[in-house]
Formats: sequence, C-alpha cells, structure tokens
Amino acid sequence: MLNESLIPRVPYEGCRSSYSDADLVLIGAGYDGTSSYRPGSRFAPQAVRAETLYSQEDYSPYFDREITEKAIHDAGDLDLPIGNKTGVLEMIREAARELFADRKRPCFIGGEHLITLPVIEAALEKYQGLHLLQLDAHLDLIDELFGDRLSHGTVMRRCLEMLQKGDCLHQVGIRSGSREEWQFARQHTRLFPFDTKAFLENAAQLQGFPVYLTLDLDIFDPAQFPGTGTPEAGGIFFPEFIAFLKGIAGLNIVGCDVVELSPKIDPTGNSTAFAAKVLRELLIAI
Ligand SMILES: [Mn+2]
Repeated sequence: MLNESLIPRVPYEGCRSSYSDADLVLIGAGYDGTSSYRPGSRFAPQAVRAETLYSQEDYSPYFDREITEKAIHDAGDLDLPIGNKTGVLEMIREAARELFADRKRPCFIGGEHLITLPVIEAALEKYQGLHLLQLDAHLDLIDELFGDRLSHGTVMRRCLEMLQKGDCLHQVGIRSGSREEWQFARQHTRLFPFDTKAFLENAAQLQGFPVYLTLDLDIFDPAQFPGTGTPEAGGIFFPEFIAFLKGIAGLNIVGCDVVELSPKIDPTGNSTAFAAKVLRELLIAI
C-alpha cells in the first residue's frame, strides 16, 4: 500500500474545477507495454491535451450544454513505472481506489486497454452489482496472449472473472476475435456485435445499476480514426456514437476510460483531434 496520494492535485492548465469541487476527474494512464501490433498509446494523454482538448469549443450542439457546466478536474498523468507491468497496474489500481474513495467519477485516458483491469478491480470494491459496458472492435477475451494472462487482448476475460456474472459484461460494436473467443462470448457475456443499436434497445435494463464505461477507440471505423494500434474495418461512425451517448444518458455511469489512441500512427493529427472530441462529448454526456 502506498501512503501518499497518487492523484496529482495541481490542475492541468486549462482545467477549471479544483479537485475538491470536481465530480469527474480526468487522469492519464499512458501505458502500452503489451500492445501486440503497433504500440504508442502511451503518448495519447499528452497528445489529446496538447493538441486539442483545451482548444475545442466549450459548447456541444449535440447536448446543448457547455463543458464548463460540468465539474471536471484534470489531474494530469500518473507517473507510471513504464516497463514494470505489475507496478503500472498497481499504481493505476491505487489511483482508482483513491478517486472512488473520494466520491469522484474517474475518466482515465489510456494507454492500452489493459489499464481498464485495475480500475475495474477498484470499482468492484466500491460498487456492488457493477456492470461493465465495453465499446470495442475486439472481444479482448483471449485467456492468454503470447503466454501472458495480462494483456490488452485478455483484459475483458480477466474483468469477467472478477465480475463473475456474464450478464454484467456488455460487449458492444465487436467485429473481431478468434472463433473460440466468439463462442466464449456467446456463452458468457452479453454480446452486441457490429454496432450499438441492439444494445441501446436493451439499455434500460441497466437502469439503477452502477455502470463503468470502457471505450476502446478502435470501435470507430479506421476511415475516420486510423490512429490506433489494431485497426479493424467496419466500425461505427461519429453520429452513431452521439446517439449511443444519448441512449445511455439516464444510466448511472460511475467511471469511464478512453483507450487505444496511438497518436503517432496518424501524423495528420486527425485521430488525436477525433479522440479529443469523443472525450469532450463523453464528459458532457455522462
Ligand atoms: Mn480493446
């Protein structure tokens, strides 16, 4: 156990709420140590802030709301011991514990998808009956990837083991995975492949439950979002994402993360700008 606070209390430049006043706390977890194809998501938190997050319009015409109406504190980035996976996961878990204990709703900026695992561990200590809502191109249900049980390809399998009940993991927009993973998902999770429509028809069932939203940006079609480590053709487009956010507006979202932006893969910067807008609309919507 670490005794000192892990959450940087000096607000990032441009952020308007103090930590004590904040409902939502934005925090970077730039780890990409298990990325199997193209790494680089460790650079995402800084890229999102530096290039776009604080230069966008405050007003969202989709929600008729300004981001300044939300009490959001940007705590900067965790100083992760990159290269030490156990240490990275432990630090993220402790930071998440601290945020949940302080009654904050964390929004982690990845990093790769493995960063979700320690956050879910911490969330389960706080919230009984937690539902995990995953937007992703990939199932992430492999038991071992390259002999490793802890990777961005196994992360939802590990989360599922902690959730213990398959009807608590909702996998939305999925369009990739091995036959074994798909068979496993059909038996053990609530699977809504290819788009968000079927999930939204059932979203009311989550009313009253604490819900954690994990957004793997590779759910989006690579035509608009190429800057990710494992792109998959056939993804959703931005207007569908806005409809999804409207569809979950009544749910009790207790925390979220946005993962798998790899900014240097898209040197135009468009993917980073896209991710920043996604993040802004998400923060305004929840
Ligand atoms: Mn994923």
